[in-house]
Amino acid sequence: MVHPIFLLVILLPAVAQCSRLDKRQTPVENEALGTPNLVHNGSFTDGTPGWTVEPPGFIREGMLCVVVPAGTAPKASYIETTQNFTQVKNDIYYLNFTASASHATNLWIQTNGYDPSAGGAPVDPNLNTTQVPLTTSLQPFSFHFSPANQENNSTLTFFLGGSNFTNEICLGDISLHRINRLPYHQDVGPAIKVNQHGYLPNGPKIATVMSQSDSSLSWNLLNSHGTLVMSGQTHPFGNDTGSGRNVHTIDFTNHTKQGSGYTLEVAGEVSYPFAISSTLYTSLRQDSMEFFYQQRSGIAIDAELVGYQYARPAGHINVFPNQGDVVTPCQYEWESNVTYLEPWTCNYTLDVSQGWYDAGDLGKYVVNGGISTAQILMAYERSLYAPNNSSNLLGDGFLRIPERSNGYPDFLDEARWEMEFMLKMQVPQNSPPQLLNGIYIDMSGMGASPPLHSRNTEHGSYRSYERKIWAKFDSAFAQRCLDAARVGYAAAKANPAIYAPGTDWDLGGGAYSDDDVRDEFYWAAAELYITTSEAEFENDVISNYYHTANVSTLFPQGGFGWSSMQTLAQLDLAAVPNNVTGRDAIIESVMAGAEQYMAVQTTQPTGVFITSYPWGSNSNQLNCIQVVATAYDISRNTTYRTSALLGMDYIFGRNALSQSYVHDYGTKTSSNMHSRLFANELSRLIPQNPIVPSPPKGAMAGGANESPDDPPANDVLKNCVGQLCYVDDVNSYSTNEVAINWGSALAWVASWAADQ
Ligand SMILES: *[C@@H]1O[C@H](CO)[C@@H](O)[C@H](O)[C@H]1NC(C)=O
Ligand SMILES: *[C@@H]1O[C@H](CO)[C@@H](O)[C@H](O)[C@H]1NC(C)=O
Ligand SMILES: *[C@@H]1O[C@H](CO)[C@@H](O)[C@H](O)[C@H]1NC(C)=O
Ligand SMILES: *[C@@H]1O[C@H](CO)[C@@H](O)[C@H](O)[C@H]1NC(C)=O
Ligand SMILES: *[C@@H]1O[C@H](CO)[C@@H](O)[C@H](O)[C@H]1NC(C)=O
Ligand SMILES: *[C@@H]1O[C@H](CO)[C@@H](O)[C@H](O)[C@H]1NC(C)=O
Ligand SMILES: *[C@@H]1O[C@H](CO)[C@@H](O)[C@H](O)[C@H]1NC(C)=O
Ligand SMILES: *[C@@H]1O[C@H](CO)[C@@H](O)[C@H](O)[C@H]1NC(C)=O
Ligand SMILES: *[C@@H]1O[C@H](CO)[C@@H](O)[C@H](O)[C@H]1NC(C)=O
Ligand SMILES: *[C@@H]1O[C@H](CO)[C@@H](O)[C@H](O)[C@H]1NC(C)=O
Ligand SMILES: *[C@@H]1O[C@H](CO)[C@@H](O)[C@H](O)[C@H]1NC(C)=O
Ligand SMILES: CC(=O)N[C@H]1CO[C@H](CO)[C@@H](O)[C@@H]1O
Ligand SMILES: [Ca+2]
Repeated sequence: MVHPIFLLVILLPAVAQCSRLDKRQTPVENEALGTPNLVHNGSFTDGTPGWTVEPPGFIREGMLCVVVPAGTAPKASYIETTQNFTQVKNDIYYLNFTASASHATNLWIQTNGYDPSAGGAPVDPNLNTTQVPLTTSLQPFSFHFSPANQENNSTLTFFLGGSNFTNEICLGDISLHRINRLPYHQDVGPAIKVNQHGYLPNGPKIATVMSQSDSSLSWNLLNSHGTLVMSGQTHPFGNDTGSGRNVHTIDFTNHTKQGSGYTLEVAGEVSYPFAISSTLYTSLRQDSMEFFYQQRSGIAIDAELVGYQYARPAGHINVFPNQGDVVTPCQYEWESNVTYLEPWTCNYTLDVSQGWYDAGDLGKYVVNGGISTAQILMAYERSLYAPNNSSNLLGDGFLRIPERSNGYPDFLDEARWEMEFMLKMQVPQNSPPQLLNGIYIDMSGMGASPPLHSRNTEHGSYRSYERKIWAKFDSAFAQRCLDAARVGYAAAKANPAIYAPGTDWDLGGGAYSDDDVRDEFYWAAAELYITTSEAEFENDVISNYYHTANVSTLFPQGGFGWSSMQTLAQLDLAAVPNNVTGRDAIIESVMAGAEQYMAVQTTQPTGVFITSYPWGSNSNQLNCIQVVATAYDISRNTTYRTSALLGMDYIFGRNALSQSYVHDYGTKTSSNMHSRLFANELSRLIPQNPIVPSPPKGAMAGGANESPDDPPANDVLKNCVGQLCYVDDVNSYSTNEVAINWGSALAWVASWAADQ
């Protein structure tokens, strides 16, 4: 058990030309008020049009008053709107009114009333103001809330009953506003787009300029003292299909002197500052990994490691108010009928504590956990085999995590937190046959146990696993992983056609559906072969559909993801020492995959390898970088290194929005990511929310999404183009969420870049 193999599994002379740089519009602060009042006639100046009042009330001094008889049931007396308003799920609303009661009592407010079939539970639980304490003196009240449901015909109801006294309750000045994001001007930053974090002295240095001019413009490079250190002419590029804007590029690669606070200047417009530094990505390697500690479930997050603002008690360990993951049943058959459109359940409970929260919500998934863990393990394993790596850096004590002095490399410790969870998700050996599609099937050993309540996971199909880099450090754990991988692999081969569902309906969380598991088998066989050198796994690699697939199938346009694991399989077979038959062809395939991405990059003036911007597009870009960077590791041909480094610039601000998507890495950096853990912006917008911190340094936003769909995006990103489809708003989950599989792409790439 000795092989330490691892793991799973831009000064214009002519003033006239100045006007030709794209102008930056000053962003307008969002105003809390200004959307139309959604409640009509809430001042009762002309009676009660637009309201239903039970029992009927009367107007006194601009207030609507209702005499509620003693003993009236809580919901039997109410004041309710008759005109509807559109309630936008997850958006932010402000409700104001004034009220008094002849006897102190509590008022209860709802949107859309209550649901008698659910025991009188509120239809929308998020306006839960059971505690509006009315007194005999008239008081103003102000509430902020976010509806849990989308509803185009919402009502607003004040329930008045529930007092033991005959009570005269008066309400007035009722107003309801949805947060106003208009007028809004997107802040695209200076016309000169740079990598705001910086450039490597011995790397490429290219900037992008947005200008309507078709002829070259003069540029100056200034150091931090404002001294001119280099100048040149821009290269007109033409239309950037990524933004629909006319652009130029600036190449200042030849300036290699290290320093901070450099700026580029064109026509009097100045870029954000940037550094030229050989240690540029050193801290990112650490920060991008420590993000995972912050995503951990089932462990207290230690203030001494992360700072008091990030400390929190252990999540999901059956301690109130958390939901527990320690004794977790499978979902009920009726739930399965709704989620999977087929009956399925099981008779056992599992301890599925630990693991990382998947994204901004608090779900945990095996599918996404698999690719995330794999990229972290690959970053570590790279330090064992890649030339010019800093393996000595990736050891124990490298990260600020609880296991920083346990003798094991910290990258492995962090990955293990998720692997322990994934191992627990495996269907127990010798489990009774499980009901699926009306028949009983022995699913013992299958790679991922089906869904935890509102934490859906891969439904059965095998997701490949961990090899045993642990062998050197913890041979028992390595053996446990390998045993689990063998069992899971065998079980998956026995039941190859049990797939994850296409939807998880409204049980919470996202679905990870995938009904092509050939890539998972290819990846699993590859990892097991690299680990064991056993013929069965080599045969399975060689006979797999993907093994001889063409380059664009192995390396999908726009980058790989959790549903295209064939790419990771080939990266490992090419980069990690092994004797698989035909390995040279695999290496050629990886080089061709890299060339394919580089061909796209040459058509793009911002260094991107992608031409479309799906949900989480930053991870697509980073995953392409991983392929190109691996091609460099394998070949040591600097063409690939240059390309991979150019790819980094997009993430750190060389894009249409001058947006650095990595928190605290640059000047205009993403700061209001969608995450329950880091929703500091929400704490500010909704004062009664608990105070939570901003995202930690190194957390990355999903990025531009050309089909954005969330409340802020729907307000401010209408008809946006490509790279411009992003808003740094806490509620923009479709452009601004954090996720472990995006973080792992950043971590791998940061670790590679730190070695350059
Ligand atoms: C409620 O909203 C719908 C959709 O906008 C509209 O068609 C309908 O007339 C409205 N009903 C009332 C009672 O205002
Ligand atoms: C609602 O009340 C808050 C707090 O008193 C106040 O700041 C805000 O301007 C009020 N909004 C309206 C529409 O009256
Ligand atoms: C509403 O708030 C009360 C008191 O805080 C709480 O007991 C109740 O569970 C809440 N209801 C919902 C539906 O959130
Ligand atoms: C909207 O709600 C009102 C009041 O409940 C109801 O009368 C009306 O039918 C609803 N309209 C639609 C389009 O659902
Ligand atoms: C109303 O009276 C009943 C019976 O005396 C008592 O149990 C209950 O607590 C009272 N409710 C309120 C809200 O005071
Ligand atoms: C630039 O490219 C975009 C996207 O392909 C296209 O929609 C737009 O019309 C082009 N603009 C110009 C000026 O050619
Ligand atoms: C960089 O310097 C080299 C050597 O002086 C020169 O050949 C090359 O054209 C320069 N490149 C740029 C982009 O200015
Ligand atoms: C689930 O659906 C099946 C039919 O597909 C049905 O026989 C079964 O009774 C349903 N189970 C429950 C609990 O509703
Ligand atoms: C669970 O156990 C009960 C009692 O042993 C059995 O009747 C039932 O069929 C089992 N259900 C499943 C899904 O295995
Ligand atoms: C590959 O084969 C060579 C020659 O037999 C052997 O020395 C080497 O250890 C093998 N490598 C691996 C990773 O098994
Ligand atoms: C490096 O790779 C590029 C792109 O494939 C190729 O054109 C060039 O010839 C290679 N250089 C060497 C030294 O192999
Ligand atoms: C009588 C009265 O004030 N009616 C108003 C109620 O609210 C609607 C919508 O704001 C107005 O159009 C009515 O004039
Ligand atoms: Ca350690």
